[in-house]
Amino acid sequence: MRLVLLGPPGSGKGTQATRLKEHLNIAHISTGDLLRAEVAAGTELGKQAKAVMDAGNLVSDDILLGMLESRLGQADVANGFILDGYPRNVAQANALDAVLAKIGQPLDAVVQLDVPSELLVERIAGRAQEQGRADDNPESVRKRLQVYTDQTAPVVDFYAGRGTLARVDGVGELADVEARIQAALKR
Ligand code: B4P
Repeated sequence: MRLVLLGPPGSGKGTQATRLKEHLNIAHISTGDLLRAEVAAGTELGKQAKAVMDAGNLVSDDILLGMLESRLGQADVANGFILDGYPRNVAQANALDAVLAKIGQPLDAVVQLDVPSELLVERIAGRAQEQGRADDNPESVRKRLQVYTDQTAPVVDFYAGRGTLARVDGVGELADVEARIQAALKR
């Protein structure tokens, strides 16, 4: 199974991908986690990415594509993968098509998690208290939601236009949301 999970910041992409990874026995590729690992390791890429992420903006498409290609080349991806956080704009969606065509592994499904914006803000505020992530401050969250509307929402239309998109209600208990995703994947 090769799956893209789409949704605004705080919609539960990372949360659900972690659960699905266990149940589907496939790799979880979170571009946010890959970037945060670079930041934590203090690499040159991490230094460049940190300021951009903290401000709530998107890191450059070139950096992301390089990271993604290298991750897709790892052995655990052979069984399938969940992409969480990529693509985030239409250029990245086209780049993903090209990379997957090159390795002969086209997508099976794209799932969009729908959550109202008031709830997104509430969830991220909760995570800010628990984890203190640098980009979970109110100003950055406002920016991330704007970036989502301007740049990532068109990716939803991109996949909807191809008939590969399933929309899932992302509100409720974690297990209930996961069951809805699993049901959508069977359709
Ligand atoms: P991400 O790491 O992808 O961060 P995110 O959008 O906030 O989603 P995340 O997966 O972490 O949160 P989730 O919804 O699971 O990106 C961070 C930054 O990295 C971006 O702003 C950008 O700068 C950069 N970046 C990443 N990918 C990029 C790309 N492709 N191109 C360019 N730049 C890129 O969960 C949020 C909270 O909600 C959690 O606290 C969780 O516990 C809670 N929650 C989840 N489901 C819930 C539920 N059903 N009920 C109640 N709470 C729930």
